[in-house]
Amino acid sequence: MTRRRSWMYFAHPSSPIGSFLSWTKAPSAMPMRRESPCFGTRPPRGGERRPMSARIRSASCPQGIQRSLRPNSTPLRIKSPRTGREIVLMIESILLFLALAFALTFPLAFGAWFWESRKRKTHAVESGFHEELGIPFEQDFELYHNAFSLCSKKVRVCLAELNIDYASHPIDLIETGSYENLSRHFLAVNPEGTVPVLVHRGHPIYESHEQIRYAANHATRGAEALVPEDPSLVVEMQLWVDRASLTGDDPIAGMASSAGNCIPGLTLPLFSAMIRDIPLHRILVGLLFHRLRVRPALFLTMKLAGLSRLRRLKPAVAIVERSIQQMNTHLDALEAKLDQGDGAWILGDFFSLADVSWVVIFDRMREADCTDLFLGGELHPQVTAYRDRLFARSSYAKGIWNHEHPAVRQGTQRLRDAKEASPQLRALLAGESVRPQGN
Ligand SMILES: N[C@@H](CCC(=O)N[C@@H](CS)C(=O)NCC(=O)O)C(=O)O
Repeated sequence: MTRRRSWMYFAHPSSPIGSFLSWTKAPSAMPMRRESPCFGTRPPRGGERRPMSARIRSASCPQGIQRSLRPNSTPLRIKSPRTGREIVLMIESILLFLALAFALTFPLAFGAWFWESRKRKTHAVESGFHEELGIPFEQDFELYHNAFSLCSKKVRVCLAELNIDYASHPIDLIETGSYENLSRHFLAVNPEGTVPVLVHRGHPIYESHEQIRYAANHATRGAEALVPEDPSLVVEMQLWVDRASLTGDDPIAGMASSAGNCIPGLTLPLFSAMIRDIPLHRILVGLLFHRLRVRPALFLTMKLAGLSRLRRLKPAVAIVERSIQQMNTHLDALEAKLDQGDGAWILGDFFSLADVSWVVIFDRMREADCTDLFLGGELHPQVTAYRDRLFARSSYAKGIWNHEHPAVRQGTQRLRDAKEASPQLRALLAGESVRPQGN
């Protein structure tokens, strides 16, 4: 009895739900029906009924409708363009309907995200060879990689140098179109969600500097192919491999230790030019599922700001400037090393994994249209000649040119055009200290 009373109170025409029920012709609290003259004008049960889906009620009984509303509710009167009849929309009811829809949508969306994120679990992985993990394979060597990714290029150049055949599995990153690296099928290969992943007879090797070492040690041409026999040279080689590596979850924090860590900062303007073509909802996938949400957040910021406003984003400007500065320090060291040496490569006459690691740094400078800041003319002449020798090797064509992605080519061109159009952007990308300006 008590329950019925409280339901009846809930359904009173003066309450939002009551007005909604009376508007949709759903059975309302009986005593109230009799009190409302409007209900008296309704056709009896079983008589003619207007479709509920219309969610409208014609103004055939405006007075009655007024009475069935709460005193302070606001009917919205619209004239139907087709029939010329007046339509009365009860705003309260619409708001209530929207509130109910929202209240249902939110938990549903959250539930769907929760369900999916359990299927797309991400976590950091330990670098190196993982014998305990098994991935379906068809060829001895398989490579999951991306055309644009710095580390993927390094492994492709290495495999080309070693003449290792491999099954190629291209994986999209957001820069080249979508977060395929966060798809269920790729996370089964690498739960960290990063490329490249080299797979040897079904066992993954994580981290590109480990992958090139592993490939060199397992090449049929033998370990001497890209790794010297002399242990002191191996130490020397490793030092230069590390100095070109992209490491850690926050490479920007480690720019002082490696030229590879300066690459994300130097690439910011190119990222900004490329992300323009990527639909927003694809970036949102990253915000929902990426292990390091700061990465998609950065892409989102660049997407919203656009290349033309990049120079006004103070943190981005600071990162670009610091990357240029730190890259110069690393190139100074490489210049000195090549100057002291008596061969074409970092270890003299021996072409090693160190050289494989540096070729991709120079290639990214080309893509990001910033080579002029570091090489050519008076700038690092030894390194410039070294870069030319690296680019002349067939492994460069095989591992990099043959995989060129149209989005990158377009991004580079767009970046060039933007620099031509904006002296401020040009100055920023030339490493000149440009303070964000008002216009
Ligand atoms: N230290 C790792 C870096 C892996 C890495 O961060 N890869 C980038 C491409 S170079 C990536 O997959 N990024 C995708 C993302 O973070 O969404 C390695 O050397 O393999």
